[in-house]
Amino acid sequence: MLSRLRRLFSGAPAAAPRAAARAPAASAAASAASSASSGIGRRLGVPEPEGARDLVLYKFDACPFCARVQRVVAQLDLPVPMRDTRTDPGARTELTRRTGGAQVPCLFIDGQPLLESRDIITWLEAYAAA
Ligand SMILES: N[C@@H](CCC(=O)N[C@@H](CS)C(=O)NCC(=O)O)C(=O)O
Repeated sequence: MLSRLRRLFSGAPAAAPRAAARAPAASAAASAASSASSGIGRRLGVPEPEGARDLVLYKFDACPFCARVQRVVAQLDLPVPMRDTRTDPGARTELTRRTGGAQVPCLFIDGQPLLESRDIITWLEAYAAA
């Protein structure tokens, strides 16, 4: 216990993480490169938010999560075609066939489904900024 406390207050172990944390920000080029290949797509299991992607948002109007995503789409002025799963039975059938459920919002990115409004918004914001 005492030796753990001594190690904790010696200052030596803390120095290395601080230096490591500073390193990525040291170069503007490295920072630009990392934002270009953000890795968001890999993390979310969909294509990266780069280039021109084929986007389709499945939603219905009474869904608050869909409304949140639709607000962001409008704010970012992105051309995202939408399909309403309440008014278009074909859309609901298609969504269920492709995702195994009827959860909305669902953004298809080059045919890959992305569920969860927060993830969709994160992806769209990165896409708009790319
Ligand atoms: N955590 C999800 C919640 C989405 C959600 O609950 N959507 C509802 C409509 S508001 C839904 O699709 N329910 C039908 C279903 O899950 O089959 C998100 O943030 O997108």
